[in-house]
Amino acid sequence: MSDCYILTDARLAPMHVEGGPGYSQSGVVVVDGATIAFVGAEDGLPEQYRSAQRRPLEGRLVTPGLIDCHTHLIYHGSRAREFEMRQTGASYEEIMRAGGGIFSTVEATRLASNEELLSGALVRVDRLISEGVTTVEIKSGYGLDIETELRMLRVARMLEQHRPIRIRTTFLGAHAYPKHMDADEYLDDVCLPAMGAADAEGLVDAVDGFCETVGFSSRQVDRVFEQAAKLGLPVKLHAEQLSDQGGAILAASYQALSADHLEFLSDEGIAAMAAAGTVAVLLPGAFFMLKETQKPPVEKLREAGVPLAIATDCNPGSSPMTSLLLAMNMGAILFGLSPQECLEGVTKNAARALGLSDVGQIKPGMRADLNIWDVDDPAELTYRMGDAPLKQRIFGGAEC
Ligand code: DI6
Ligand code: FE
Repeated sequence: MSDCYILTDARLAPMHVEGGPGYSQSGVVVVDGATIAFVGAEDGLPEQYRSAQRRPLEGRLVTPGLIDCHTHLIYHGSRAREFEMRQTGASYEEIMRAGGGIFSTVEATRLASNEELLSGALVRVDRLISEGVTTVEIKSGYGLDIETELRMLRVARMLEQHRPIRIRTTFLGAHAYPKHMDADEYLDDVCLPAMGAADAEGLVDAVDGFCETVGFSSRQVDRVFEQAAKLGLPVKLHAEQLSDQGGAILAASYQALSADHLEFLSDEGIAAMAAAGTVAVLLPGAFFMLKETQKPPVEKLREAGVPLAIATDCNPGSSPMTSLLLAMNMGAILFGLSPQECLEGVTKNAARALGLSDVGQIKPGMRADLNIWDVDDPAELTYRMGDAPLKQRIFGGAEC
């Protein structure tokens, strides 16, 4: 029983318990190799684990490893200059229409070598790791040509060789289209072939799109999703961030894993998401950075029983943010989520937004991705503003 140990004298937020949320209870966790073998009260500990090594935690809080389920963290260059422009009056859409915004990041990303993309991404991943993040979703979408879209996904996957982290990659070829093409031409000549090539290389866990007046119409996203469905790939969507394009309804019609942003989500969109079991991924960092005023309809989503997740949306334009804990605080302060909802949003609901069933909760049989925090109340994680009281991160059973 050498690689088996018991976390004892712990406060647990297992994020599930019969008849309750499993948000705060006392108990023990048995880690056997890379897997959680038991969670519950000390006196229910199965006989075979009684002699395993004990690690008393002096009442510290144990949560699942955190999951950042929406990032664009592979990119090159900075958009600080553009931020300066925004601070002196230009809007996000105006800058993008003038060829800046996503396009300036595309230009820098195309010119960057794989090594440069990797080293930039490692800095951001290390920030997330320092806060107890154990799974990160990363999107392509700053290539807009076949080769660069593929390179972004390859570099994203490479991160797993450099850090103890699990990466899920999302193909976001339909993020924007180059100025010299129209949207359908771009889908035919670049985006759909790139999706096929990326899938053939095994680089795609899900397919995403940017459904917006400055992105793709719902009819165009439908074309992207149709091919994803043919390839057997799940979908998710940037929907209703700046205007209501009916994106969430379309996404739900494909049983999307998630629809993300959702500030301008309609009642029909909410009903469609509830019926399809689509997770609402809220991105308060982008809302804050773009000084949006219309909030996502959190109360209605709650009433409809749509699961809520929170992510950083880490990207150089609308959310240059590498703190998932700060996103939790913003989710509470800006969108009115409770600390419990915020923790669910970066654990079990974030796992669901990625189609993962082996992480996001402390449950027998799940991966032992865990955090030990230097606090005893789970509300501390949302209450503090980007401060990480992390004592120990455990990835696949190993302390790191
Ligand atoms: N919505 C976002 O918030 C990011 N992409 C998207 O479709 C922003 C990307 C960027 O500005 O670089
Ligand atoms: Fe995004």
